[in-house]
Amino acid sequence: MSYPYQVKSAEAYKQAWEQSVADPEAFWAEVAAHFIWQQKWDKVLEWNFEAPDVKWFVGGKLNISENCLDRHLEAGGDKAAIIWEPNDPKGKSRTITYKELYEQVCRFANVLKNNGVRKGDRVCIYMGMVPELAIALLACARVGAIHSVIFGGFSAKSIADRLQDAQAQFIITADGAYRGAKEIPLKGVIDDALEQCPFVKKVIVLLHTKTPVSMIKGRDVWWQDELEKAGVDCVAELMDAEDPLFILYTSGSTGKPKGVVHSCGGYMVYATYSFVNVFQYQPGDLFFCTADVGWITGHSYIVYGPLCAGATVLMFEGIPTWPDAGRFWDIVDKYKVNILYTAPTAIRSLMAYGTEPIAGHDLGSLKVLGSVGEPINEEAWHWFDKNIGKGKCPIVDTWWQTETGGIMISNLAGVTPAKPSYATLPLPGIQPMLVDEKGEEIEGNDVSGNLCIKFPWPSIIRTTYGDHERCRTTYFTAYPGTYFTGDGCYRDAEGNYRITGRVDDVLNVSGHRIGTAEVENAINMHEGVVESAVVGYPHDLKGQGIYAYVVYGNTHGDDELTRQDILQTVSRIIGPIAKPDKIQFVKGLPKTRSGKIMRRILRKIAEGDMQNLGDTTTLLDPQVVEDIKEGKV
Ligand code: 7RM
Repeated sequence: MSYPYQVKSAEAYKQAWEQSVADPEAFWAEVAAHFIWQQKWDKVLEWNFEAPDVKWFVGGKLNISENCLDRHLEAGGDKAAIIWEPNDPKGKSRTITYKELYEQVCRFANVLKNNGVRKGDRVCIYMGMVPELAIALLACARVGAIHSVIFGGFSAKSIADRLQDAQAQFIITADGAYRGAKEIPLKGVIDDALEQCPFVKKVIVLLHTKTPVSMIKGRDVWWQDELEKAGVDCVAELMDAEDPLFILYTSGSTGKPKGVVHSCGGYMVYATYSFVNVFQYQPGDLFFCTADVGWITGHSYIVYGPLCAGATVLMFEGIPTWPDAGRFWDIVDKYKVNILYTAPTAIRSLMAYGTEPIAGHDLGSLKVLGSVGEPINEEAWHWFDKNIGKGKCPIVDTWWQTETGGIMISNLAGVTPAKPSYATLPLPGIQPMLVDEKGEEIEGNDVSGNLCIKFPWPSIIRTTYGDHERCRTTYFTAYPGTYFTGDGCYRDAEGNYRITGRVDDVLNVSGHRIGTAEVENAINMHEGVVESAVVGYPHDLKGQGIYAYVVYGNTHGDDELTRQDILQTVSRIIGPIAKPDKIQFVKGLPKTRSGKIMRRILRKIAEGDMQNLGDTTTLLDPQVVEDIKEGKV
């Protein structure tokens, strides 16, 4: 594969960006021409941000699985597509060539068809990080089914909510998943979820951990058994460029996660374009993205972007700290990884072990490092640069969101300059703007504001599943005529962007997006809880920690036990990732006379900043603030 659309110099970047603004349609038509379309588009772009209604490559027909697989067979069929490192360092690694991946996807696509899956059906995928997860995504794409991957850290209740929202009748899962020393009983969790989802017709279960599972006759089938019965050829379904490719649920400021919908054509083009440009991928490079496919990063940069580009990706089943904190470095040396894309939370947690786990590792194969998911603090940036990159690997700080489908603001490795803690510049095709509270654009440099995007890019969110109005109100009404990201941002004197964090009630805990309202709802379900307020506070490892203020009526006299109980409830309702780090029992919450909780005050107290609480005189009962300050945990 060659990448004619890869920009290779700062000058070429500048030119590409300017061209993409002057004539976006010509710019993206040129990029899209390097993909396989069964039928060319009639029109590159139709859009308005009022409805919103955005269509890219209108009338074009394609199948993303053909772009990921079929087209590489002739020249690169024997090339590795996925190299898989198991959780157990002594376990057997697997290398899957493009030809093998193609065959396995086709066979599994036939399994889906044999089990009644048709174009447009929603298929929920709940699996660990095994190659079959990528196969499941691609097989869904091949038959035109809409996949909805749910991260393994979500509870049965969260799964049931998502299954109901998507009306998914099919599930692909495994008996269990390994994560470090833990074994997660995936099928057991699914069984609990399905008690509330009688509409689910089939559950396909991959045998992996050999955890005993209950298999219900007529509903549950084994992946491996079904493969035996499936044919090898599977013609890819002809998809419209605007047909949905997948749904991915993400948290917002309300209590209910939204199903972000991405389409086939635009998503394919942008995921691939951004992959090739940000990481400056060269044929033969080994790309290791440590994200889980349960998040957008795994969708775009483990599966679709790299495979469309004919790249070799490394997929790792386990976690960075097991069996010890040298695991990533073992992997980098074992396979000679060239590009490592990870999260600040992983970097910080490894930093805490010092440099001893790095000793004895060469890491000389590394060329490019990347960061995603949350702001990377300067200390972590420099640690990564010095100890992992040995001062010779460009670090790309990539800002983007589930809703944007691909990297929006980032330096391009070795092509445009990095600046610690800055995502730096928009990719070609991306037009960021800062706005003030009144919605006025803030022009010029050395300014801060809310980050919006003023023009569509190919992988912009198309809708929130089943509720288009919600998509409109969440992203397109705060600043009419633009897409609002929910992030605050500073633009420095040179025009570099630095993302400062969410300006809405969304927390970013270890790179996981969690809505405060979701956590409050879960806490409020606990017996005895009268009400609660959840805020974020700075946390050394997680970026943000979760601080919960809980008004609890009927105590059995053991606060510590009640805390544990509440954590259990949150785990059951959302999942272990949403468990508060701190719970403070309070008599009341600071409220305005109209009953609004003053979160600003609670945030300050959680941060330990007791001095600058601002004006508390408008509170219904200023005394509660004093009580809360006193009882801070
Ligand atoms: C890819 C992903 C999105 C939110 C986003 C930001 C934060 C992500 C960066 C970042 C600063 C970065 N999707 N965020 N990347 N903040 N610098 N490089 O993470 O939907 O799960 O989260 O994450 O607040 O709005 S996501």
